[in-house]
Amino acid sequence: PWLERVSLLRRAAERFEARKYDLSAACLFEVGKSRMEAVGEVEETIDLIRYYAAEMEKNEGYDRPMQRAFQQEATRCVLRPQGVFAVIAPFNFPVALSVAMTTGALLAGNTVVYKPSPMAGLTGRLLADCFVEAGLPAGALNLVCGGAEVGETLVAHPGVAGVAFTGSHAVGMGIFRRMAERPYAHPVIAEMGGKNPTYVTANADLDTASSGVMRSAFGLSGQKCSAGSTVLVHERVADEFLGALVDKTAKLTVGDPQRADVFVGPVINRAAAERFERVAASVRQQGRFAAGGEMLAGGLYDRGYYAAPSIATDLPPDHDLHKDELFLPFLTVRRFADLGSAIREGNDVPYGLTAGIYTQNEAELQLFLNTAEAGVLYANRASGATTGAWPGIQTFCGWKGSGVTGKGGLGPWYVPQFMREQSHTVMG
Ligand code: UN1
Repeated sequence: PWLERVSLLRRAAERFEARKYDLSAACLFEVGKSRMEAVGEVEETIDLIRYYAAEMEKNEGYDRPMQRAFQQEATRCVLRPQGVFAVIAPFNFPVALSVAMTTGALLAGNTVVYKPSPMAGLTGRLLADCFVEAGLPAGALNLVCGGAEVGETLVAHPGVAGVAFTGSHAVGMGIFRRMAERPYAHPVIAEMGGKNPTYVTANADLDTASSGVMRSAFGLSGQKCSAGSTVLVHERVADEFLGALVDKTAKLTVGDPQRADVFVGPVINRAAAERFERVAASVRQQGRFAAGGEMLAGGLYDRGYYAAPSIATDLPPDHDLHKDELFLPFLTVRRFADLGSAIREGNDVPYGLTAGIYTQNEAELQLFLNTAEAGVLYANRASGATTGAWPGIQTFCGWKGSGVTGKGGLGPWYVPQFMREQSHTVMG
């Protein structure tokens, strides 16, 4: 019964509260997330369980009476579970994204086979423990560990009724197609990355803009689907903005994320470091670096993959680096003369997750809000140009290649996606 599911999940939230620092430490060690972001992620997790539980209650378990055609007819609309959901989670928010998908599936009455990222198996194990300690019935949540092969096995398994996935566009679309090719289509709830533009107009507060851009570009070494990885700045303020941004970037400490003063930790693995090298070579050929541009070396830097927070300028406007999701501490900056055309350029990517603007001008703000093609829009935020959505506050919907359902996480339409509708008409 849904009321029991709600109280079970609320008990799980208490377990996450009790084990907040264990979980934060695990994800700091496995993923290299900074202390602040690691603790923040577990706090977000607790809030999101409570938010989804409250939504379930507010909607009375998604079971509602409908109109009657005849006096003797009782009619209801009920949302019901699908069956077994496979939950396939990424490394970058190993707690929050795993728990969001798992909680959505469980609250909706499904059971779950959960596969954490192979880079975050310990974190995955600890969070599964929290659900078990909350008293989840045996078999409701099952943990399997492994990489792509295990994920593919889950997606191919006839016992799996639906898949919740967060990760790359290529893998997400592969899952979507596979689930559609079965004898009938099965639900896929996928969130698949972004190439999130920020616009800095001639009417922007440049101190706020440079802080927000710096945080969204380099937080978690740019390894967020919400990362602000490309900036379009008005030519009149471009030099001043870039100067402020380079100053703030130079002050960032890159290092051991266990240390409280470290904002930027390592990138996740060798493949990411190699990708960084390829990107850097391409910038050196066709543009230039205003900051960074190299993998760091010496001391601690030789014991992991540490990339310098990097800002590339002077690349051709149609360069792939303005369009590809890179998942690196890497930002491209372009200049513009007209905001409308800049927004068209920023929109001209296969993604549509987040976007940001800095302007004190109402018409510019409205133009952005009316024409930016992304599910999450922010204006004038110093804490992050494109990052930092929070449960119950910012809904998180991927448009275009960033999602497949037209509904997002962290908001009121998330949990119902794990259910299917049934109409009950009973003659009295
Ligand atoms: C992701 O990076 O995969 O809004 C999603 C934010 C985070 C995004 C998490 N809550 O920055």
